[in-house]
This record gives sequence, structure tokens and C-alpha cells, in this order.
Amino acid sequence: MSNAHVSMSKFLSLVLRHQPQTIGLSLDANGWADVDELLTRANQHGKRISRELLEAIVRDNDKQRFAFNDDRTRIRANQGHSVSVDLELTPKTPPELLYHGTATRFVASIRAQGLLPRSRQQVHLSADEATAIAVGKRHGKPAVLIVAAAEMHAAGHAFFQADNGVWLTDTVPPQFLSFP
Ligand code: HQG
Repeated sequence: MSNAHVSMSKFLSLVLRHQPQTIGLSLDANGWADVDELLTRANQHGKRISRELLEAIVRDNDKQRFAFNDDRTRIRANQGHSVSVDLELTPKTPPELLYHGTATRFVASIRAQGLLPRSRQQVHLSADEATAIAVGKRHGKPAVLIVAAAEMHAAGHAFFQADNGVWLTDTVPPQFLSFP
């Protein structure tokens, strides 16, 4: 992704996950925004974005953060919301293990409380350790926790996989976590 794409992707994350109201945009109950409305409002707020640029960002985004609906009139973020939306994901059986990247300074609190979604809607988990390290680095010195996902699932916890591959669950109680 070019720098211009990264910066526009961050703006799209802001309005499609967290603060649509900053440009007067509305998301429906399932997190969808009308593409024409997004383009109009973004441009009104000084973000110069064309339909072609938006298409390129959705297509080339390193984490496939955004998706169009079938007729490409609507767009949403695939995961990561802090606003309350129902992504209508179907529960899915997770692999034996999943990974969560965090910062070492959060580990003591996570040992005590388990993983909580904090400002997001759900806890984000990765299928591989390398991704978890990258996620943890965003917060500081990374620590990777191993989640006994199959065991959690057998104990009745629902798991979901967003359209970009990220695994989601409501909370991870401490007994299902292994610490470094
Ligand atoms: C931590 C990015 C203390 C948790 C990433 C994390 C991901 C606790 C932080 C996606 C805790 C929340 C999500 C507890 C959890 N005590 N700390 N009990 N429970 N935490 O950013 O998972 O680039 O909301 O470990 O790549 O880091 O935006 O979640 O460190 O996929 O597309 O609280 O966001 O994707 O941080 O990241 P975040 P996350 P994008």
C-alpha cells in the first residue's frame, strides 16, 4: 500500500469503525455505509477520494479491512468496530489453538481478568503467531498469548471469523490462556 493509501485507509477505519459522525455518515445496523454518501461526505470534509481510489484501497488493503456488498453500493469494515454493529457472522469451529498479541505491560492484568474486548466489540485473535506479534507490537513490547480455542469452543464459547480471516470471540477467561 502506498502512503496515500495507508492514510486514506486510516480515515476509512475511523469513519467505518469508530466515529462515522465526524463526517455526518450513518452506518446501518450491520455496519454498512452507502458508498455515494461516504464519497460525498468525505470530500465535503476535505478528504479527496474518488470511487476509483476507494475501489483500489478496498482491493489492495494489506489486511482486507473493508468490503463492498454484492452490488457495490455499500461498504463496511470487516472487523475492529467500537460502534455497536451486528456483522451477522456465523459461529464457526475454531482451530485447536489461536493467538493473541498484546504488550508485556498488559499481561498481569490479562492473567487476572482474561482477555476483554476493551473499546472494541469483541476480542481479536489470530490464526498464526507472526500476525499476533505484529498486533502486539502496536501496543509496545509484544507478548503472544496462546488461546485453547477448541477447548473454549467445547465449553460453549462462540467463535466467529471475520471476512478478512481475523477470529473473534466475546471474552477469553484466564483458564483458556497460556502465557509466555
Ligand atoms: C488488551 C488491529 C489489560 C489487549 C489489530 C490489547 C487487530 C487487556 C488491548 C485489531 C485486557 C486492546 C485488534 C485486560 C485485553 N487487561 N489489557 N484484561 N484484555 N487487553 O487495539 O487486539 O490494523 O482494541 O491485549 O491488527 O490489539 O486496526 O485490540 O492489547 O486485528 O485493522 O487491550 O486491530 O487491526 O487493544 O487489536 P485493541 P487488539 P487494524
